Amino acid sequence: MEESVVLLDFWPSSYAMRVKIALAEKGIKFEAKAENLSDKSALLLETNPVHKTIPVLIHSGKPICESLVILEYIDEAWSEKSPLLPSDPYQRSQARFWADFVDKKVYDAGKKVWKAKGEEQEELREELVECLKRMEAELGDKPFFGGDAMGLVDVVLVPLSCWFYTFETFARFSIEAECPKIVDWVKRCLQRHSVSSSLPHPNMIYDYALQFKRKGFAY
Ligand code: GS8
Repeated sequence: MEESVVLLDFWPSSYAMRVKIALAEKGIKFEAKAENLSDKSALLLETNPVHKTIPVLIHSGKPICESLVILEYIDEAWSEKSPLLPSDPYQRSQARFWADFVDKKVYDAGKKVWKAKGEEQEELREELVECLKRMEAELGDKPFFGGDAMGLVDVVLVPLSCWFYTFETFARFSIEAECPKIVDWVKRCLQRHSVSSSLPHPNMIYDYALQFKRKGFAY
């Protein structure tokens, strides 16, 4: 039986973009099914009954939930090509540490900064910049967090870059001025087809964010 790969998707979601990049890096064809998050499909509720969130990857009928878990699954299920995690156990632990930091700290600050106001927004802006500076330090002089090739941390962080214009416009600051090395790294990642084909244009995200805000932050 031919294997099927289905992604329950929501186009502005950076979590879903991570999965698209990983599948593209591995050269895996998949069907993306767009979800309406204000009226979730029976398939989403059935495949992710705990969190009821996208992305869900359904590999030959078997669902995998939570983007970081999905990325590790993809790396193990299609291990022959473009490894996302290094083979050395210590290096693997470090990649997981930074992926977790991106998930908990960077995404969290990003998700809140454009919705907040006044003093709270200023604090979140500082927090986001501080997190990105930490990522710059971790990147060091390497082309990618994974070294010479993209790895788990690159795949986890780069989807947030299509939201940068939205963060900057709503919160009135410049990521390029604060974190130029991160912006250079984003440009390097975008040269890869796996990334450029998986990320929407920043203007589309901005239009989406404006509408989302007008609707009172409801899907
Ligand atoms: C987060 C997914 C998520 O927030 C992961 O997969 O890594 N920890 C999870 N998904 C959102 C869409 S993106 O903002 C979602 O599905 N929200 C629907 C809801 O909360 O009802």
